[in-house]
Amino acid sequence: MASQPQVSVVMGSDSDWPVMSAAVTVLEEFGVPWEADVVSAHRMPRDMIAYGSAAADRGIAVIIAGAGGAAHLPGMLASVTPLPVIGVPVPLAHLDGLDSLLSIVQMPAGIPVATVAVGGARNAGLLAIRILATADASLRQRMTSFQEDLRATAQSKGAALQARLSQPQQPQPQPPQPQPQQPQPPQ
Ligand code: RP5
Repeated sequence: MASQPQVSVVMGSDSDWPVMSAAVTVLEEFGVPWEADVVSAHRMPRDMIAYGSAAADRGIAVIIAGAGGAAHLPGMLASVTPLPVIGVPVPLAHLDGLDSLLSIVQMPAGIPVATVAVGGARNAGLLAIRILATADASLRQRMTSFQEDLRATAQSKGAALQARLSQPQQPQPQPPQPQPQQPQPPQ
């Protein structure tokens, strides 16, 4: 992107991108400059440490880190940066992402990672925007408008449900009932 990225979106592999792209999508919606890259904790540990160590000095304000399985990337980045780190557990083919979730959320005291739901990259992006909005009145106003839109959407869903429930119920076709057995005369 042309302007200085404020949010770094990193992941353990490009196979995480289908999940992690939702964070970038919402950053784009709010006009927040971002960068994205693969920074694997296990396959390129020295590069990962260098990336995390330099992020704050490069002007990054928030790091969103997603990984799957033995997902050590968010926690390791948090250990080498003073920036807020948001962890996204990426679900893989086994264990439904529970392995990723527990690997990211169970951090030791002193090194926080703000962990979102399994696959919750969009919420990670929204949380990053809220963090930036604490020092940006214009961004805060856009977040407030976004929340008002959510409320309006939820209200219209309630109205649609009420409209469906107020329709007269159509009688449902009944399955054929078994006929009572006639008593047989004794043979
Ligand atoms: C993790 O291993 C990555 O974050 C990814 O979720 C998973 C699989 O990576 P690939 O084998 O697809 O490169 O480190």
